[in-house]
Amino acid sequence: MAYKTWFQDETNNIKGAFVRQQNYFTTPFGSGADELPVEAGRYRLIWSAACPWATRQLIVRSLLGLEDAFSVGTVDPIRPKKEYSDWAFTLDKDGVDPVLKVRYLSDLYRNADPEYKGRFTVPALADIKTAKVVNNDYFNLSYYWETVWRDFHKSGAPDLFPQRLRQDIIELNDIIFHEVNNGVYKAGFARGQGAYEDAYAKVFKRLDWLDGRLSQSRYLFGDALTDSDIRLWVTLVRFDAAYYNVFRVNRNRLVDFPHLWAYARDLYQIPAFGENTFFDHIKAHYHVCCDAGNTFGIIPKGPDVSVWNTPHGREKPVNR
Ligand SMILES: N[C@@H](CCC(=O)N[C@@H](CS)C(=O)NCC(=O)O)C(=O)O
Repeated sequence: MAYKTWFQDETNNIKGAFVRQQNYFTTPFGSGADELPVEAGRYRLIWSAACPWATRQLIVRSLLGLEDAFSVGTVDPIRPKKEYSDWAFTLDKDGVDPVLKVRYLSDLYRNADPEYKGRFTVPALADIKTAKVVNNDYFNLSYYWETVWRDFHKSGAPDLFPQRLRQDIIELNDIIFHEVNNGVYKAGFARGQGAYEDAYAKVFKRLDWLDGRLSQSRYLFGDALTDSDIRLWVTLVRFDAAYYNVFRVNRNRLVDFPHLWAYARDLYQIPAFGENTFFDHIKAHYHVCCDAGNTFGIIPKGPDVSVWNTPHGREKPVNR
């Protein structure tokens, strides 16, 4: 089953606007001859705990119990010093991924296509036998885990992409992508005042709207978690620790939104979210690798992340 890639590069003509690259390895999963086989133990997902798109895959994997279906390899949040941008397995013994036996993410991309000209991005799913990237479709990957990988879900796994809500989820995900997930990047990587201010305004307008929506229900679609909650959350959890400063989205912090902040804590306190959150990786990556002005590579001490464990009070509707 092929999911259309809803994301389209934005070719708006705002001077200095940040444009995200198109994905390259987008073969869908399925049983067709041209599809990637849905086979447990065949793939390894390369992620950075700093990256929102990659972390989403880990949260979905934990919620659905897909830990035995595919393994994960973690790259260092601080990128290697090379002539091109890459990610390295320096957290592993001898700097080599123990399963794929490579030092750099670029090795997996080049094994798949020696002529590859795109950026070496996470998440990237590699076939373990060939050590080649087979899918880096960061926007659609979680839909596959939620649907065609269903036979491998743990019993009692939540339905994160229920049939009756699919169209609504897809529409909201599109908004969340453009105005929140990628919205903060558009502010942070703008190369002109106008582009920055436009992105900043869109981010906060949408966060205000989401704060209002979450005053009405525990999750974005009522009382059950969906794919959309995970998409929104990966940006919220990085907001005060990274985006507020590094990307200059500083009208206010996440902790200043009454409903969004309680909602964010509610999700953090679910093990699949909290256990896949590494604030040290988030802070190191954004402050050192995404802040060109941070000449000396200083990683801020704050903010105090113990507040994420404080009661959220969202169990009962009466508290909203
Ligand atoms: N694959 C997507 C999204 C994934 C993505 O941007 N991942 C980031 C980490 S959050 C990355 O790996 N960036 C590496 C680079 O841009 O060189 C893209 O190319 O825009």
